[in-house]
Amino acid sequence: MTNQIDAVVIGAGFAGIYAVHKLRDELGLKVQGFDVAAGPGGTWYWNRYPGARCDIPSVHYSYSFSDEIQREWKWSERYAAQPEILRYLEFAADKLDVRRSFSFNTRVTSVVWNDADSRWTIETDTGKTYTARFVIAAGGNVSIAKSRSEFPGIDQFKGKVLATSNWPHEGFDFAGKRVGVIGTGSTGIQMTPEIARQAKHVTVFQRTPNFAVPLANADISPEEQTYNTENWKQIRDKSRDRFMGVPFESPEPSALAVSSEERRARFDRLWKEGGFRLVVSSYGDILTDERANETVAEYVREKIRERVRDPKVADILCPDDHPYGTKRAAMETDYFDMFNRDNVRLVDIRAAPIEQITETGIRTGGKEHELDVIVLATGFDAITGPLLHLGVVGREGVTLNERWKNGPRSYLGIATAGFPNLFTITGPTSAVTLYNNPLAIEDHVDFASDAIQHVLDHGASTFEADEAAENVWHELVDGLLHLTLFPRANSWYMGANVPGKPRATFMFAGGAPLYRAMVADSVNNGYAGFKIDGASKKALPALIQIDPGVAMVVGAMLMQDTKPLEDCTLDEARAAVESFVMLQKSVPEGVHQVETTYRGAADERRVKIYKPDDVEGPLPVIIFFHGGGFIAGSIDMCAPACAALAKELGVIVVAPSYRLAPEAPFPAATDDTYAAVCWTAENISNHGGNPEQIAVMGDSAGGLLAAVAAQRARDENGPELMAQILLYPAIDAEAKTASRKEFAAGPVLSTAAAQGMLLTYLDDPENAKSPLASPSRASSLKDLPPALILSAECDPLRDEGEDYGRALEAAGTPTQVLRLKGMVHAAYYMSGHVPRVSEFNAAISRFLQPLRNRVAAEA
Ligand code: N01
Repeated sequence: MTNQIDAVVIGAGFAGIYAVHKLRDELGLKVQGFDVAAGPGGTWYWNRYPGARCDIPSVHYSYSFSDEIQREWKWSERYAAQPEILRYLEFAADKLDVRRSFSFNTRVTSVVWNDADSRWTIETDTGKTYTARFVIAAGGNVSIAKSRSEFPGIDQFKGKVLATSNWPHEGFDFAGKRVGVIGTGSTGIQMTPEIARQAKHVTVFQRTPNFAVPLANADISPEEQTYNTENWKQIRDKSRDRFMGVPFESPEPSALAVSSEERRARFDRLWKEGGFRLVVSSYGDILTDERANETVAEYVREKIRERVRDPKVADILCPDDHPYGTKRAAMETDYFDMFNRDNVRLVDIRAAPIEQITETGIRTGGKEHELDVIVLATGFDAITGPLLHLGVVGREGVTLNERWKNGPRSYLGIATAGFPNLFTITGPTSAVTLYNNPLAIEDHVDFASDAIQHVLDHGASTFEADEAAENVWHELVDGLLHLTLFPRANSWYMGANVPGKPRATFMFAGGAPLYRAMVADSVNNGYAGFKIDGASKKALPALIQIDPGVAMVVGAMLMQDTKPLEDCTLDEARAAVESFVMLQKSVPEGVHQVETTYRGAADERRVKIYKPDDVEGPLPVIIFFHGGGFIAGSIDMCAPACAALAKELGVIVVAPSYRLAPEAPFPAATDDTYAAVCWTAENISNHGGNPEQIAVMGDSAGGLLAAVAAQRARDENGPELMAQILLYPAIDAEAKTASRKEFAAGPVLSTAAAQGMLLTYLDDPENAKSPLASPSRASSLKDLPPALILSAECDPLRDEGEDYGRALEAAGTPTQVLRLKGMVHAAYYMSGHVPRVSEFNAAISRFLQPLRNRVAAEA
């Protein structure tokens, strides 16, 4: 008999318990849950090995959706052990009364889509069949253990084989036993010291040495417990805005920017505080910069050498083949000290691999290690394994296994094109691997529940990822991953731990806040990137269109609670713009800098001149006007970018300051910048520059000032300019373009912020009508210097810059317009984090070269 229901939930761990509650009790759906286990608990039901415990602080490793659960449950330890976490999940399941909605001891054997009635058919190993409109795959990420077949002969072993992922409920008495442990991941590192305390002898078979940091577990006092239950909201308040979904201290920007003493002091403190802090709170570049990573990696190695008495053993334990943190960070209690015990031996199976499991033990490098028990702590077919074991068949009979044969494809990690109404909770490419799991799970269950409600409210049948969005998402997630060091390890993060599994992109490496912002961008734009009954919104969420490097910057801004510019006071806005100096590559060597003054329209003003050391002059000159919305920015903020421009193009860069609004409103900035152009033409030969080859350039507000300066030079008999280079310029205060709408909320610059700053400068909005404020309004755009407009694809000001380029071209001014994919406003100042910023200078170089040649030939 087939049971017709609304939704099926597969799995009864953190995700399944919450999903059943949400869909059944809040949406009022008829829901059926399944789990192979005999009760709730998910991973905590199975992984009962000695020492199993969480390594995110318990108070954070719990649900946040229920005030009641949070208040009533008291954790006894800072990091709760498996029995307590299992009791917690049973408590939650009872509190929410979800057990009655689950069939336990039941395995789902297939999940097949039927297009005719837009329903899934779910078969189980009990013989019961169900059909449901929606399927919530909530089976977790590390629930399918790796196969034993990696160990030839294991079935002939006469002793006991134990698997950490399916531990006997009654426990196991290791007393008097000779135990062999294979696996030194989080599990092996947690478990082995516990076994070593009981067993006669333990042999650890280590393939890859692993980094591990003290967990620093401790009891939670009754007073602390009371404090935690009474203040849980406040304690957990910032969790979702932080990289790991735990409100740990924010990292310092770079391990390389501080002295070794300062670095060591920070590492010492975080080492002592324990857990994830060393990786999360030390320095922002340890997961992206090899040299930064090496500082912390060597620190951990030193700690290992300090703790392990035998230097040869310490050597084998010191990780040397992957950067710290690129395999899932492991936490330890007495792990390294354990190797000082007489009953523990380390066997390096990288040097001498396991040849055979024999009847009596394990043979490595021709030597037999006699054992009574073998414990496999060898990990999981992670992330995709639990989904690929469900027998999912989507539209047109395509199986999920076929669709993912080269690696998972997903949109936002929660849905896959061709598999409508299937929600993959914390699925591949979601943030889960680096995000406190209960929160990652709640976010996804909430998403699924809201999406289902949306479908029902609209009388629709299907909700499905759009394949085009999936492709854009995949490119972004892949790009993010490859900006980090994670691909440098053979880890389950990379799919590299299972023989035959494709090495692919399984994880979102940009952190929870960025991921959440991207998902919110989709939801707030009517589920952009999803198809509802086959129809999709055309526009993708702005945030998923951005370049991966830019995404990293945006993610960092989110984690630092950066205020939107439009909400900033003048001082805050100025400080925010000034902080862009830190996002640029450091000033390159071989650029000579001179600071002098020029006569501005009202006063003597600072100007910096950058000249590359190794190029013979007289050199072409670029006058660079910084951005900052006319109210902010300085020649100090743009110094690294100017030096890089001089070096990379072999030109002199002149960066004049100009007066800022509101102290000096329109037309102060244009008067100063035009005065700077005239001053440069008169004086630059004294600095090795060629006055016949002057280009004006600027970004954002500076782009507008450059465009206006080019017009004034034409109209006021000023210097003859070789070119104008406008980077994502502001062009017209009253522009009503599509990009101002599409990217109204940014990223980085919102339309409101851009408009607010421009109006501050204009003082009187009527000034917008002047071509000195809106260069597109000039009576003629003829006879202007050749123009290069570099627009940023994801910028509210994109279209007005491009429109200006087209108008110049139409008027006969030679113009090139180049739109840089995935770039945002202010990207030119992100060179330290966004490799593709190099495309700006490359394009400028290509544009200038023929002009330089022509002017030189004419001379
Ligand atoms: O698995 P792993 P795990 N021959 O894949 C070795 C979560 N977790 O179960 O590195 C010899 O990390 C393998 O060697 P190598 C957490 O997310 C959380 O320890 O591939 N050795 C490695 O040493 C974690 O990341 C907690 O060379 C073989 C080990 O087995 C995830 O679960 C606690 C081998 C596997 O390490 C998985 O951790 C525990 C072979 N054929 C786990 N195959 C918390 O604290 C594998 N190995 C919350």
